[in-house]
Amino acid sequence: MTPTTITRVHARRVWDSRGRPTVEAEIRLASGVVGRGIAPAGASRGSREAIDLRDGGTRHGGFDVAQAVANVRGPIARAIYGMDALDQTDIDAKMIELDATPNMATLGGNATVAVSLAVAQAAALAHDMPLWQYVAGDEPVSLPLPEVQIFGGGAHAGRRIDIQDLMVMPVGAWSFDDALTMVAEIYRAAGTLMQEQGKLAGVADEGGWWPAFASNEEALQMTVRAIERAGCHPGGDAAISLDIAASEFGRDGRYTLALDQRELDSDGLSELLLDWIEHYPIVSIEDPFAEDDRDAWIAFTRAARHRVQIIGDDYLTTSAQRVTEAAADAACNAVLIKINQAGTLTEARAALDAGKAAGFGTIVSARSGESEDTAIAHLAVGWNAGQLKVGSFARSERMAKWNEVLRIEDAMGSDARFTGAAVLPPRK
Ligand code: 2PG
Ligand code: MG
Repeated sequence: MTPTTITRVHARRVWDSRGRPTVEAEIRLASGVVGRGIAPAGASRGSREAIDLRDGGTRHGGFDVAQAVANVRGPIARAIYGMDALDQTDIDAKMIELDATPNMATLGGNATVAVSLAVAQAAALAHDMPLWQYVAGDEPVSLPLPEVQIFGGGAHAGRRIDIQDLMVMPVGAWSFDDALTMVAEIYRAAGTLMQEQGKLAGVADEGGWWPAFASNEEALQMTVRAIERAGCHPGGDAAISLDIAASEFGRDGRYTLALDQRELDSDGLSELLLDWIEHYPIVSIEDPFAEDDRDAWIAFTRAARHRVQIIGDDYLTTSAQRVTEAAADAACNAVLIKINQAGTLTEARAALDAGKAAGFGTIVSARSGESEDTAIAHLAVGWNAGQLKVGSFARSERMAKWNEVLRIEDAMGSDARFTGAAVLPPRK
């Protein structure tokens, strides 16, 4: 037994930012340190994601996690007890082997992700290091360019508008702190504009203003106005980033923009998005098409890659294999990294590495259902991802992550490296 031998594996039910049950895992090492991880949960989910194991039935709307908690306390605990917490890859491989399905359907991705994160936290603590430093090893690190939601829509706002995330990226910022300072003004300005127009109606799931708009395009217009109202130059200081989350309103090449009362085919949606890119300062678009619309992804990327970052989320589901295939297809040029889509840190890291190898932009991302767990702030820095998406600039499950990056930046002092918009994939 060494000081980093796992001597206790525990789990309990805690609650996420939507008030739903979720899994918290705790890993104790022989030295006495305890690492903790909490599983997040998505609302708009790719069909190939690791399974979010829920009990079903009537309790808590079927969202309870008694089985996932039991899986940590039982089979996972038995499998990894006595292993060395420094062997993250072996521990994750053990869970993958024990699960024996391609998508963590047996153990639950919510069980495995909580354990995987808790193991990493325990190992970092054993080294007396912050998580970002532990996962970085000797590799270079950087502070991420934040992607921050101003208006929430789609599955996060009762489908009030069809687009899911209207975000800003402070491309003109010179530090992470400067980036958030700019975002704070834009977020506040957006709220003021909504209030002035009598449209202020609270916030959506990730803290973005509730999108009380008459059309999807009005949301874009308001985002530009908010940037201007904050005294920023649209495109120069802060640009727009969209998560269309098109799988939510499209399949088989048909897309229904309910708010605009329009049904479009893939070409029609492509034209609409290209028109928006032409008229608004958009630098990034996520999931422009449904996850089953490969040809549309390829055609759109051919047309738009000189001008915007095109991110696969539901399309790639944090899978190294899917990233490599998409790179061969030239179907996008960036990958969203959600640890719980993969189910373990090791697999998420592999997807990030595959993205980097392909010259893709890499964005570490939270889920719409979150907690006070700040691990992803550390992973974005320590994995040198370059970009971080955490939701909006309100609600403490979001602010906990932004504030954690501020702490990391502060602790790094003059070593802190923030490269701003240079992290976006080359527009070639
Ligand atoms: C996304 C995320 C975050 P969810 O689609 O990128 O906005 O949403 O966690 O619901 O999948
Ligand atoms: Mg998305």
